[in-house]
Amino acid sequence: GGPASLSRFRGALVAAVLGDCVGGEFEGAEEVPMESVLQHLSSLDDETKGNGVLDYSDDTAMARCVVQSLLTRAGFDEQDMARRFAKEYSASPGRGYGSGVIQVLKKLSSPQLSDVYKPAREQFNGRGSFGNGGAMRASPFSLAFPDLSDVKKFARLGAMLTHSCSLGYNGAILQALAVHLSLQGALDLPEKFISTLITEMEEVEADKESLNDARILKEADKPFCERLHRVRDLINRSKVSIEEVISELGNGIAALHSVPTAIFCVLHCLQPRDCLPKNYDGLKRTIAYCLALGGDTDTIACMAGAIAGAHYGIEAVPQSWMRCCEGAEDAYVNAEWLHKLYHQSSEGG
Ligand code: F2R
Ligand code: MG
Ligand code: MG
Repeated sequence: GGPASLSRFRGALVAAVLGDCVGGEFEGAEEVPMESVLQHLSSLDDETKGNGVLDYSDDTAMARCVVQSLLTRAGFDEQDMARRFAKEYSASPGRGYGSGVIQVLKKLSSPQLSDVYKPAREQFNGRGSFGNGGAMRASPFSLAFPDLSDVKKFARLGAMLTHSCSLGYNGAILQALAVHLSLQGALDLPEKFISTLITEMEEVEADKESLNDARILKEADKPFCERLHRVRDLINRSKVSIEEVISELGNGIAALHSVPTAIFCVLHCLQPRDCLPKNYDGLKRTIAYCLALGGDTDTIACMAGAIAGAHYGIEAVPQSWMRCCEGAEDAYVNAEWLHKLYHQSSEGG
């Protein structure tokens, strides 16, 4: 499809769910042989398996709240979104949430709470969380707002409901920017795609809070920019091992160690790779590669899935995978509503 086509919206939302559901199998694993990944993925083609056998985790649970809030309020409403996060957690607490964020979600359920950003600010002795929980649910902002400055503004505010450290919410901005660009067809020119991300993040990371947080956490001055430069170096190498990707970019639960990694996976898998089956297209390659990294596989595959899905469109999503993943059908339907909202906004209606 062309830029911002319905196929790209469906691809982004559905492939994010798939990444979460299929990636859950290996979350936290230190080493994942590619053979195990391929075995897991080929089991999804088994017709005898029931529908929705792979449950989604917190990544999709929270993204669904973002989607429902954006659609119901026809825009960003922090009170509504916070209420939905709290309600979802209390209805289904066993989705594998981060151990810190649970405190925020419990506090958000208090009817006395007036400042919905306060619980997030109290995390980790007032430093706030730098986990990837804001980034893992950032993609719907790119599907609701056509304007780049809105995408950045609302992805940041949406993440700050749980993640007040700039290394958390800037990761959400980066993820939303990547989906926004991919939706426009920007992955047709990978070099330009990464340069644009670096230019945008240069500005995002130039503010006082970001520079201060980076200093306190002993990171580079603009840590996401620094990682994006590493992504660029890695994609320009003729050969790169999984071990090198993990040591250069990380595969962990921090946004800094997972959002640039997800972007790398998408870029690296634009072409066929020796370690992956020849009959795999780009979307399947991307998800398989994310799983083989081990570590935070559900979240890295979820974020890479959204970026890759926006590029390849829904036609690239295997039907059998969709059938196996809880929430994939809902994502397919919701993508159409988001597509309408996005185009209403871009027409100024
Ligand atoms: N939590 C998990 N996986 C763990 C295993 C779950 C298992 N399957 C189960 O069912 O029990 N996955 C999910 O969590 C990640 C997103 O986490 P989020 O929302 O960012 O949570 P949190 O608690 O805010 O941060 C995560 C951890 O990062 C460390 N951390 C963050 N900020 C910190 C700071 N300022 N100082 C020190 N540490 C900080 C803490 O260890 C937090 O617990 C996704 O992977 C999702 O899939
Ligand atoms: Mg998860
Ligand atoms: Mg995870």
